[in-house]
Amino acid sequence: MVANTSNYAQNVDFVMILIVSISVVLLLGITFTMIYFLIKYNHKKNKNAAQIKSNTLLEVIWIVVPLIIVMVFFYYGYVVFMEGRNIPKGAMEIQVEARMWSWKFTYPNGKVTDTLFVPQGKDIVFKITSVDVVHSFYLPAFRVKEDAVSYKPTKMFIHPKEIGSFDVACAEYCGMNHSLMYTKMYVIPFKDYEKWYKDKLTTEEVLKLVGEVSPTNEIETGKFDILASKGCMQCHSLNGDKLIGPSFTDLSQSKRKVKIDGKEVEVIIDEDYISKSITNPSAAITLGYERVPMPDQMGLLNDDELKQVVKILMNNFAKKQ
Ligand SMILES: [Cu+2]
Repeated sequence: MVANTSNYAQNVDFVMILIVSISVVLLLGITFTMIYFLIKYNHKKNKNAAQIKSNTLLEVIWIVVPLIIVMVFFYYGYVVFMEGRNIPKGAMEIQVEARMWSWKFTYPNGKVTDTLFVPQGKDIVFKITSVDVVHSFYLPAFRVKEDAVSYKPTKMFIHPKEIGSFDVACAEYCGMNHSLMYTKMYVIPFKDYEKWYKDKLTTEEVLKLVGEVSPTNEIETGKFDILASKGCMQCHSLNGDKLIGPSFTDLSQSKRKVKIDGKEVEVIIDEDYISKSITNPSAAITLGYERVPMPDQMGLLNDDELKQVVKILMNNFAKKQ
């Protein structure tokens, strides 16, 4: 199906269909000719092979025709490729930062999100970097992707036509949770985008406008931004999925079996336990998990941020009674 998300996507699909169609015609033509010749010139009917020395007309045809076909492929491929490379002046610049295994988007006014919002009908250029290994910023519906490397920012351009929500994926294998490195890009009307950009519309209100009644993931409301920006969600899911560390779902007030100094103990997850688990992650290890260093040991959270994270985990992830 041809993508309607941008002119570029339509053109990529056109080139794709053109190349595949010509290839299919050639494949069928060659296959049927081969079968026909096998039957027509089989050994039983033709005991003596004819010796043909040369045929100038045939030779010219089999050189010129493939050359024309290849030049057609090249022409359309080049034109469409360049269309994606020529970034118009005045395009709005959004910084894209990849890390294992999440995305961070910074807008010109300093606003930061983990879900991408872009205005419909505007030129947008992404400036893409990575804080760790090589990732690749991929918008499948727009037929574009670009590597995210730490030492050299790369650029990618889109001009979205259609309002809606689209997948953002990582297209470069980047470690254990590569397959979970997804987020969403929402294309919203320019006037709503402006309001959202100036904090006059909340993320939830904007999502309703694009027909997303509730965000697919709580993080997209911005409520848990700190968990994403501090990297907690690289290892702890919000939906019960088992990642490197235990999920935050049903965390607070739950009874858990943990290992403390090699001994199995049952604990109730309270404020104090969460706080200690962040500052000293190795003190108690939930059964079924490995001892893995957490980012906080590298001094990622200050006292205020620690309190904020503990509060979020206590208030939003209580075990349902
Ligand atoms: Cu990645």
